[in-house]
Amino acid sequence: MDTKEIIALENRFGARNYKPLDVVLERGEGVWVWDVEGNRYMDCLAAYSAVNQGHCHPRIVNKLKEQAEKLCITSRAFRNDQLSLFYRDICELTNSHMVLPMNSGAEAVETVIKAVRKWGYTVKGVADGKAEIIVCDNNFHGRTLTIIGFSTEEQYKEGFGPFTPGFKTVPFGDAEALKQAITENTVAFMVEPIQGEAGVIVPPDGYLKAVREICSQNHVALVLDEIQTGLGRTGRLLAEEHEGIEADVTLIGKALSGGCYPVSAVLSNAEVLGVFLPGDHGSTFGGNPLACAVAREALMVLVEENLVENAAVLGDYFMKGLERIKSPHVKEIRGKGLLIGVELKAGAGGARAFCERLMGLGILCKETHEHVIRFAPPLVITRAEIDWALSRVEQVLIP
Ligand code: IF1
Repeated sequence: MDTKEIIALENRFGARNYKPLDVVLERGEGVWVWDVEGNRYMDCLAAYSAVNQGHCHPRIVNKLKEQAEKLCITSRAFRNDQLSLFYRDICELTNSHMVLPMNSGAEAVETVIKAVRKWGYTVKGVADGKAEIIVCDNNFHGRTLTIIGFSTEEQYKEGFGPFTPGFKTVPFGDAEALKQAITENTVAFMVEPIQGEAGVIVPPDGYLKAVREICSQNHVALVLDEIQTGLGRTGRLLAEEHEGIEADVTLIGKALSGGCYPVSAVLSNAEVLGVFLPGDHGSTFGGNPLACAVAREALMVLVEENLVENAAVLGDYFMKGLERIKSPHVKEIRGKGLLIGVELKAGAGGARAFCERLMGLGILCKETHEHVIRFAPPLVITRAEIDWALSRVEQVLIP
């Protein structure tokens, strides 16, 4: 079937919860993907940072095959030979004391909400049922009912109420606002180090350091959602490293498996995750041997192929190249490492139109909200590939 026939089939049976570009992909390798007609594109979205290691990384795919022929899932009613090794590797790599493996990012977020609430009641001494979690305006932490309940994006909430109580929002980047919002019932502050979906919003220098201090002073757990910013995306293994801080709880997902399998994890000091007792929480697939084997290999690829450093160096190169284009349509170029947002001026006609023109030139990107084009290619990208992309971006940005 060709692109047209495949799209018609999708439209015939599929729920309309996405409006994808009309490109039908069938193969991926590194930063490149091919559609069913054999046209090649550079993937500048990297599956929302799930393929930091590049599409179908051979080491990760081979590990997936090898483990899948041995043992895929045991449930956590029994133990398996991969889980403890994943625990060791991820804790050593991230300097964490304890880990709880899940599958999707949203499940990791839901898990940390349960953990910090129970920590608040059993350790901090918050009155039962009174726990409050502070989040930021324009946050994105997933699509479950509890999570969208504290979203400030009306579309994510419309028609889905009622929502879970116990959350309040403060402006992103404003440490003083956080300080003012904390009460005796505040158990945690959860924030993305850089707000991805909000349009690659980078907070002022010193913000994460300031919120770390405020949380420590008020016995509030600092939860960093690094599901998108983590695992090398911003040029450090975890984005918190840019400010030399350590969260109490860190959430990772997406590239934790190199995009080959849904794997997420909650990483914490023992005090927070230590509140869980057998039977408190679980998941059929969480911590299965296939997920653990794939995640271990994906982490080794990140480290051994020096992808974090590559993201730092080439992210800087990419941003400087975008700035040199000097487009009349561009309002601001921002980001860190290979998480880059190009905000267009209101009169430029909207980011979607630019993404469609870029697709015609062989680059796949995604607009976020109305006016921002996100460039977040796999971290395996080379200087030559960035030059290839920049020449096409210039064709679209210069009228
Ligand atoms: C969609 C983008 C959105 C995330 C952060 C948790 C999750 C995500 C910081 C949940 C997921 C994905 C979801 C996808 C689009 C994409 C996304 F920012 F990455 F672009 F929506 F904001 N925390 N982000 O970014 O992880 O449950 O999806 O594994 O929902 O359309 P998940």
